[in-house]
Amino acid sequence: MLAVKRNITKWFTVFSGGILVAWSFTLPVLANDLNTRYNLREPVTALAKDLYFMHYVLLAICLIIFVGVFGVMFYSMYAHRKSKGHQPADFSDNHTVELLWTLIPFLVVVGIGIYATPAVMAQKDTSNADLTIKVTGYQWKWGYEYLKGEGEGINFLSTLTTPYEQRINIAPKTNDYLLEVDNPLVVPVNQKVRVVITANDVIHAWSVPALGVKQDSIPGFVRDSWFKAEKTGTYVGQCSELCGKDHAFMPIAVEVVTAEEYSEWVGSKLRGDSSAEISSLSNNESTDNKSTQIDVAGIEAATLSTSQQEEVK
Ligand SMILES: [Cu+2]
Repeated sequence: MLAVKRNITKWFTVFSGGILVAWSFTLPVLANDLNTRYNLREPVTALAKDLYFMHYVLLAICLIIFVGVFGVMFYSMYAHRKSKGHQPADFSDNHTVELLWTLIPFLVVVGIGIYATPAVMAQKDTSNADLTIKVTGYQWKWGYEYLKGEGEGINFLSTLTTPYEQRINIAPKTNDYLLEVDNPLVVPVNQKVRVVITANDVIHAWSVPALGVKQDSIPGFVRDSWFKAEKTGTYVGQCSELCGKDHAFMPIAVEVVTAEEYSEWVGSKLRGDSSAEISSLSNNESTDNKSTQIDVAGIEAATLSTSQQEEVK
């Protein structure tokens, strides 16, 4: 019996040693991979940076609780095991620990609430925006209308451009797989952009993690949020409220450009080279919902390839 035990111990040591060695070799690769593939997107607004940091603070609190609770649990199981001859205690209640395990979680939750409140308040402060853009969720695309500020009057639809062949695995997938659109939302850097968010059919959610924005878009309601990007670039997100068959195929792309590039874009857009106007949609969306639905279906059919139309039917 003792020999078997010693053998198991030996193999366990070899096995865990092997894992440690393998781990130390793969760790640098894994760390990079974890950061680029599995971490949150790099934040580019002050608010998103706050949220990013807060995420790690909360994760640390969770970790401390996890280690504390499981540490006590596993220690108790090990130190008071049956083979040592421990007898179960027979007390029925203990007011001190009951008070503690009520009070401590309560204080932790209230503390987290107090810590997070300023960021939540800041997310709702949409005053003094330089630019106001209306975002409308459709099954399954986004509509953008520039309501106020430079570019006022511009409106367009933004639809997924990933070829259907990639979705059904008969073409190789690109890096932008399911995150590429025909018309990204274009905004100037370092300007406060207010987004008023609504939907035309079912509930969607407009979410761009790098900008620190996530807001449900609800038919019949207008919700707003804001961002002020500090870095130019393209930032992507996805509809984040299950909205039907193509929920996974209505990504969001925001292109943050310099003020000059933005003015140029506004100029070309206002001269009228946009391909997918939504003015016909927005005009009758409040009065005649049925015809709007038909319009959306019409646009969708026009933009789909033949194989996709098959699928729609
Ligand atoms: Cu959606």
